[in-house]
Amino acid sequence: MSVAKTVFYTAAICPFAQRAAIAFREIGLEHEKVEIDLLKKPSWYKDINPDGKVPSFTIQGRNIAESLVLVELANDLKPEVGLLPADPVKRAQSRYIIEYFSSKVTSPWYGFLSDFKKENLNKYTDALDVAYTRINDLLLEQSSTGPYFLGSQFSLADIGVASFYLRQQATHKLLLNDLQIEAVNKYPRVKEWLEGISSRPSIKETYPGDEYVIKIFNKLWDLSKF
Ligand SMILES: N[C@@H](CCC(=O)N[C@@H](CS)C(=O)NCC(=O)O)C(=O)O
Repeated sequence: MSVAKTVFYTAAICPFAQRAAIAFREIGLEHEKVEIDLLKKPSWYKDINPDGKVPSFTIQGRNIAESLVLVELANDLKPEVGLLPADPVKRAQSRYIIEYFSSKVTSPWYGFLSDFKKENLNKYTDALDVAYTRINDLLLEQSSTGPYFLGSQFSLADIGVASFYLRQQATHKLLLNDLQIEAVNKYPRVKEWLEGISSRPSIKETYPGDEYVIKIFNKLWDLSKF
């Protein structure tokens, strides 16, 4: 009897794919890894994911896409690891912080990179100050101490945010002279959370490094103007 292969289709630059990579590492899932060149996708890849995006995953002969679906799949494959909290309200709050971070931190950041110039800097940092002030409240609502969103339990919420945060930090460090966000330094719980997710082994080990990220971003956007 042949055993169907478990294959993870990924790209090192992709923050969505890193979410799945972190979750698979956390649950210790054995799989083959196939790196997809996003600028020159192999024609067979549309049979795996007709949208042509990474991440996707083949398990038990079936193909599944979407990063957060894959994180939840990892949780369902090994619920004892506890990537999702047991309490339904905490699950909803974990999903909410991912949405919030995406629309209030990641979106302004992408906007800033796509029109990367000095006169847009203040608008960008103002947006992040507002976002991190609210994030501080969301974190304190969960727990007065970290290092993770829920407190001591590492979860979906951290996985959903971390890969975007690391790439954003790479741009702050290497392109913006180590830009500091006032609200991050003002709120210890926010700072502890961001340090907590940055130093989690599964997150560090699935991140390709600041220099690599900046090299690829330079191909996507004109980052030389600043
Ligand atoms: N909603 C998807 C987004 C995935 C996504 O946008 N991946 C990008 C790379 S970061 C991609 O594969 N782009 C290639 C393309 O759109 O052709 C998820 O969460 O997995």
